[in-house]
Amino acid sequence: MLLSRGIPPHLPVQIIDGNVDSDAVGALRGACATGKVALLVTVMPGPQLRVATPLCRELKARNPELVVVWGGYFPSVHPEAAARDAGVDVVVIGQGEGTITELLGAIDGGADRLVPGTAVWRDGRLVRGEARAIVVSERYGATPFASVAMERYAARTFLGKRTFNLHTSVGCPYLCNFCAVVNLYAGRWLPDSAAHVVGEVQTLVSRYRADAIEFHDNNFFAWEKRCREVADGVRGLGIRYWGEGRVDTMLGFSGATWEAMSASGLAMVFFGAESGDDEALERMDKGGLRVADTRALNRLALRHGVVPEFSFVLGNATDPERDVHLSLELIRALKADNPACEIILYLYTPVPLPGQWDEAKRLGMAFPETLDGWLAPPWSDFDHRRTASTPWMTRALREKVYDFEAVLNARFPSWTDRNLGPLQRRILSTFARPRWRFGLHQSPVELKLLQRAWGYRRPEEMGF
Ligand code: B12
Ligand code: SF4
Repeated sequence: MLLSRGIPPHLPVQIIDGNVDSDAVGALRGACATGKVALLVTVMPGPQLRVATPLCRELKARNPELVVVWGGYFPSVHPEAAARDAGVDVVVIGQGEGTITELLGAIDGGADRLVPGTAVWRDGRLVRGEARAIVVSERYGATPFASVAMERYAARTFLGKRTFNLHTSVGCPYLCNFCAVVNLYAGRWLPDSAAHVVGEVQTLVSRYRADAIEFHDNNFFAWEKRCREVADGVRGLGIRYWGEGRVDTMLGFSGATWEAMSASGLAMVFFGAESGDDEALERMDKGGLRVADTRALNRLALRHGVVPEFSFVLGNATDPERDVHLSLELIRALKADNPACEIILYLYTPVPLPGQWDEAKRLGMAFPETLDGWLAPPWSDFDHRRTASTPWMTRALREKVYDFEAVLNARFPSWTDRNLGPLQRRILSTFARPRWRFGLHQSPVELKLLQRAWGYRRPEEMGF
């Protein structure tokens, strides 16, 4: 929807969204059947890649006039693999709005030039246009909510009955070397102004009866002043909200800002705790973050009635055993300090950035060069960060993580899960209590069976 702001007004646009359209594939087949059509596809690694690859190939084979443009995280991070595929004509790297205006103008006018921000596969190699500077999103105007059927996006979540998503900044000012955001934005961060953000929230509340907002910015809480102004602006609107932030940044916020955010409806913040090992954090280029900061933040958030949601990226290539061991210990300590904190466990999967990726390459890793390579095992699971098979992560270590997680999730069922009823929560928690108390995490078959039977969903499966 944001991208549609870049499309020249005289070109007819149809937005097809696999998240909400029950027959998105049928709609695409219809829209792309004949004539000169530009199909703009957003592709994340994982499930989107699996669907987009064969479909784009099929659509292009049926209609030779179709121009397929891929953008988003996957083609931005792995442009070669995407651009060389028969189903893809042009790859857009990074922010899309400005690029798409120019690219569609070129396609419409029949020009065959390489637009800045794009790349194509020519003569057996990737040819890139000039890099395009990123632009503050606000410059493209208000989010065109009316361009989609907003009712279909009002989601019932643990935050509220009508939760909408917003994106209010481009990039992130940090350079963590495991994060694809750095591939796209290289440490640049351009936030919309607080006034703009408040205006967007007001529109969602007054026009679409929003009672909750998820801010999907990479780093919503990067700048205290903006957080404070947004908090003051949305206070009294009756919303609850969630966003992603950094432990070290928010630890430095004043008590007054925390109070303002809490009073304005801030319910939960997603933090990259990443590891319980200071050495691993250093190797990840976490910008000086320390394990002690995560513990301090946990207590600070508790005092202000905000639930911290800590995400871990486990299995550092250099010393995965130590990383996992210390991280699981940290999680036990975090739960002891604040049982309400939420924990999300991912396995570390590298992106092509200097640092850990160099170590991964030394250990024999190389990314697939084609989309077929990405779709075949073990890569098909890679970016899920759950079952990823990396050379340094042994099966036993993976199992240790998932056994631990099963006990953790049973002892402290996530509040983001809406499948479990109160009784089921109580039963799970009671069953898991002795295991958690005495650290008996190994092979919790009974807990795994119960969770599967009751359809328990981990926090990240709920959209975080
Ligand atoms: C919302 C979200 C989700 C939602 C997706 C809902 C949906 N299906 O749309 C959910 C929770 C389901 C999800 C799941 C996953 N996600 Co996710 N997700 C995000 C998040 C928070 C926001 C994405 C977003 O909408 N941004 C807003 C838009 C405006 O920004 P954008 O996507 O970057 O788009 C801009 C440009 O990329 C470009 N662009 C994008 N598409 C296109 C298309 C064209 C044609 C053009 C020209 C340009 C263009 O223009 C846009 C505007 O400038 C991002 C982090 C982030 N804040 O970006 C992670 C992120 C994209 N997710 C990520 C991952 C890994 C996943 C998963 C694979 C794994 C996981 N376990 O989380 C799954 C699988 C997703 C799938 N279905 O395939 C990673 C990707 C990392 C990587 N290596 O590429 C990210 C970057 C998080 C991170 N920091 O690690 N995710
Ligand atoms: S702070 Fe978060 S979003 Fe920013 S680079 Fe680090 S991991 Fe990525």
